[in-house]
Amino acid sequence: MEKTLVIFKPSAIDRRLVGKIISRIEDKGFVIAGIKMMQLDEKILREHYAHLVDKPFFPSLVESMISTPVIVACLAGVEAVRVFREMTGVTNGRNAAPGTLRGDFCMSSQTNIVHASDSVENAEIELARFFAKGEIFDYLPSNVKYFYGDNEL
Ligand code: IDP
Ligand code: MG
Repeated sequence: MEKTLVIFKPSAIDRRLVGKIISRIEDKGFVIAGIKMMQLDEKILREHYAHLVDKPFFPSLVESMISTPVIVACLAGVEAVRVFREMTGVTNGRNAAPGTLRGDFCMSSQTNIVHASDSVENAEIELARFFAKGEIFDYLPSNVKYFYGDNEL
């Protein structure tokens, strides 16, 4: 199945939202293929947010992203990248639709709770950035059959 990266940002850790968000991820039907806590640093953030290094808010973004450890997870599912990206909502929590994670849990364009990969190509690059090979598991829990029709898997 397709895989995507989610980062529970310090804004989710600080506000103790991890359990609620994981519940929504599991309820939706994603398979958790990998999960761990790690401390980010400026070096990895300069890679991960390479498209933003010249923005005036970049130093403040780094500061917020290193303020606590984060939890990174690999979610698997059919069209996992697009589905989780839509479940996340647009960047600015104030504009994110109700029902999305950012729409329901935040008011900020910076401290917006989660990161979600934005394309299949970037998901592969990002998963390789945050996980070693043995940390992601290819398995199908027996309950997967309740989340999809026979011809969808
Ligand atoms: P995305 O997370 O929705 O993909 P990107 O444009 O890739 O949005 O930006 C990455 C992260 O950088 C955002 O999630 C947010 O934390 C931060 N960011 C983006 N734009 C702004 C801004 O205008 N002000 C402050 N932080 C921002
Ligand atoms: Mg992005």
